[in-house]
Amino acid sequence: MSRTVVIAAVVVLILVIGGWFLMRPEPTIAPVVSQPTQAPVSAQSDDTGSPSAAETENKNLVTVTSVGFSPKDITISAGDSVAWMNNDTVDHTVNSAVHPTHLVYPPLNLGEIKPGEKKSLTFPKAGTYKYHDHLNPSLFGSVTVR
Ligand SMILES: [Cu+2]
Repeated sequence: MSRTVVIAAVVVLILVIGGWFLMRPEPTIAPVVSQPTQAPVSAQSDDTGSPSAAETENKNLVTVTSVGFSPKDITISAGDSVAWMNNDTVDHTVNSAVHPTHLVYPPLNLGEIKPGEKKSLTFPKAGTYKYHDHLNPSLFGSVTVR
């Protein structure tokens, strides 16, 4: 009789411990799995720009296609920004002169602009800033700031 009770107690104990081991890992794994779903949120065109900043950006719009930048040369006022829009089906870049070092005006190294993408830069100081498409160095342009 007592032997049966001991065996029953051992079986219950195994079930309880086994059940505890089965249940325990779940809460520790679950949060790790659920985290990556939040990661790929890219804040792209949610610029904090005021309406006036957006207006100047659209006013000073340079498009780039396979034949080059348009307008090739643009004149703006100090403090205004220029936006470059890629209207091609392949990547283009905006990089400061001089190819290939791009050291004349480093802020102008906007890098790759994907098809349909737009990148902009504000020019605080007067001057003439030359740039080119590093992937197609024969395509170039300039920004003149008065
Ligand atoms: Cu270059």
